[in-house]
Amino acid sequence: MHMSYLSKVRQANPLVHNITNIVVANFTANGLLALGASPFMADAIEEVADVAAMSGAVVLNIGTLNEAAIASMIEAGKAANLHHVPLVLDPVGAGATAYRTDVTAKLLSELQLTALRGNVAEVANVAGESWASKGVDAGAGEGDVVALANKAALKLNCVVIITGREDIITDGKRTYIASNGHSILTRVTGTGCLLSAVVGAFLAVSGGEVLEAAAEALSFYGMAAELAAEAAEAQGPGSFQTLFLNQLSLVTPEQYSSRSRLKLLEA
Ligand code: ATP
Ligand code: TZP
Ligand code: MG
Ligand code: MG
Repeated sequence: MHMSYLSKVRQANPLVHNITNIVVANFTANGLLALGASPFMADAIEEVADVAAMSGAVVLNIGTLNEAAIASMIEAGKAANLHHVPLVLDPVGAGATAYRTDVTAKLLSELQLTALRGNVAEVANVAGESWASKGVDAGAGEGDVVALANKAALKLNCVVIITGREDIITDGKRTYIASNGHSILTRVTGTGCLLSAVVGAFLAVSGGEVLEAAAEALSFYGMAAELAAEAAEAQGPGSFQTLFLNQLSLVTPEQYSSRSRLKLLEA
């Protein structure tokens, strides 16, 4: 992969519209700013269609749900579809409760996603398979995760990203495995949610190359975590969180090229 979507994000400074949860809103906005994108957190039904239409990407996240937020997500998503703005969904906790499962199904029935990003339990649930979850985290489970991602991508007609120790990025035909990353990411809340927003920023500048831009986003994000973990040394998750935000702004396209561990699976 030779084109740097990272440089494009920093040049274009795309507006990323987020309707997200109360846990991660501040971290997500700071992460997008550090990356070089422009966050816009807006969830009032009166304005979401306008915000979506003026944005480079729309990111929906069901982490802390309520009926008003769902109505706003549908309104924003429809505006994104109408104006050909990339649309990302993070189905936080889908499968953990019937309500989250039903809401995810409703969003998917009304909206055409550009990309879905979740942990294995969330994506399994969306694909109609079962996988244990523990609240918003994936539980232990067994199965072919690549086949699961492919199935979900074909079902939803969008790019599907399943994250974990290794990340899978697929459009159902071509599949990348991104193996940069660090386990300390699991000790800081919102690292998955911020990742979904970062995917949105990369899709805003993808020029239609959704799979490639998403794969680069995953590899970049994991690499920023590796570099932050090195800098944090024996310090804990609190210091890591700060150093990780720093790295989102510091990783250069040259560093990306030399450290990226992104593999295209043989068909
Ligand atoms: P969960 O709630 O199950 O933790 P999530 O929505 O937080 O899910 P993750 O799967 O944790 O999302 O992914 C967030 C980031 O953390 C991704 O960049 C992913 O590659 C990374 N990650 C998750 N687990 C590991 C791990 N064990 N080792 C390295 N990186 C990991
Ligand atoms: N509870 C509801 S949403 C949320 C929590 C803890 C944040 C989940 O963030 P992530 O990125 O999935 O870890
Ligand atoms: Mg996590
Ligand atoms: Mg999550």
